[in-house]
Amino acid sequence: MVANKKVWTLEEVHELYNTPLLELVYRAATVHRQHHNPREVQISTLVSIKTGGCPEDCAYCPQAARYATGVENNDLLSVETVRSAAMQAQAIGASRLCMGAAWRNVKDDEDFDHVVELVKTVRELDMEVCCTLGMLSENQAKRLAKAGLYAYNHNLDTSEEYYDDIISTRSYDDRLKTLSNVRKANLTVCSGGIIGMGESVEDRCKMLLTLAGLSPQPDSVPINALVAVEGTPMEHLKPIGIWEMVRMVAVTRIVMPDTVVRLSAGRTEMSQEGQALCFLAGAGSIFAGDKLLTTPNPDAYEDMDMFKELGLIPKKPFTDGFVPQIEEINEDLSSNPDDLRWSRPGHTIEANVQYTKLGKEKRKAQE
Ligand code: SAM
Ligand code: DTB
Ligand code: SF4
Repeated sequence: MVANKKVWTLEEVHELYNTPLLELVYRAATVHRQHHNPREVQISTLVSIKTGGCPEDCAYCPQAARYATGVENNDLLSVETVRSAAMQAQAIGASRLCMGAAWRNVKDDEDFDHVVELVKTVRELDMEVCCTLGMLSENQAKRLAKAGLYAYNHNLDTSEEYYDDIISTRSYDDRLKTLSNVRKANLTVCSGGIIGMGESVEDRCKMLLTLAGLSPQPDSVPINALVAVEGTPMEHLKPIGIWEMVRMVAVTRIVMPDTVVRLSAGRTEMSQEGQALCFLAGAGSIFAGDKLLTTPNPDAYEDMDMFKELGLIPKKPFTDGFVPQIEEINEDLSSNPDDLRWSRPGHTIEANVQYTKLGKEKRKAQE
């Protein structure tokens, strides 16, 4: 776990973000070398264990049922399918498998029992296991921990202020509560965000300030560039430029020195030279494999060539000291009903309402 060192102010983070680019990269690279082995890059592979049909209205997400994005809905994957996905991931150097479900929150039901089995299955392959399943109670986090989970991913996505323009079906506080539940179960915390959703630089800095202010700071912070998917309210947004990604990675590196910064969604739009700058500026992890959850990712063999060219090596699993074990459960870990009461702000986000209507019309036309 990462102890907080310095309390950053918004002005300081802003100033960092606006530092002349090469100076910023130099400072970030210096911090990176002080806290990490710069040649090692941790590789995670994503597998969507339950795809599409999500009730939430996240404006960026191709898996929200209300938008017509063409994503095919799938029920939970079998143990066999996930085991073979994990073994394929190991073959491309991945030390971690991250299983994602298009859920608002976890329920204490047979689907969750199945996810617990999936976690054990992947842990038995000596991989770090991560889950991203939506909002989670403390006891659910404990069950996952006892199944051998390594990390739980739950992103803040953006600043608290801009969040209200993106999602109306879950609150920022619920997100923070989930992160706190994950910590209470002694799991590592993975939480980051997305840039390129129309947010201001101030929103980016505020999000980083919130993440850096968590105590302890997150163990990993994914920085995603928006993948603008047709049918979502964000379909027309232009891809962010590489310099913005480099700045974001560098500032994340500096304000959370021990955290692993993950260069996440959006790599298909980036050149290898651009990605190299991100590694120099402190990115210590990527998602590899031909697919993220539902959208494309660079070819795994091209990534291997890039690693070779840049002198990077895939990090081995469990080298940060935390080795979760599969443990028997001897206590009642059903959730306290209060812990399953998540809020639903329900304010109106015009673009989301408009694309929900469009989605309905498109689906009707296809019937
Ligand atoms: N349903 C769960 C949840 O929302 O926490 C887990 C899956 S959700 C797809 C995980 C994260 O993926 C989101 O929080 C968001 O940061 C990221 N994501 C989803 N769609 C994206 C997109 N189009 N571009 C970039 N990142 C995206
Ligand atoms: C994260 O921060 N990014 C990943 C992972 N955590 C779950 C997801 C990216 C999803 C991109 C859109 C898609 O493929 O559906
Ligand atoms: Fe659902 Fe997660 Fe997508 Fe939001 S980001 S719509 S909660 S799958």
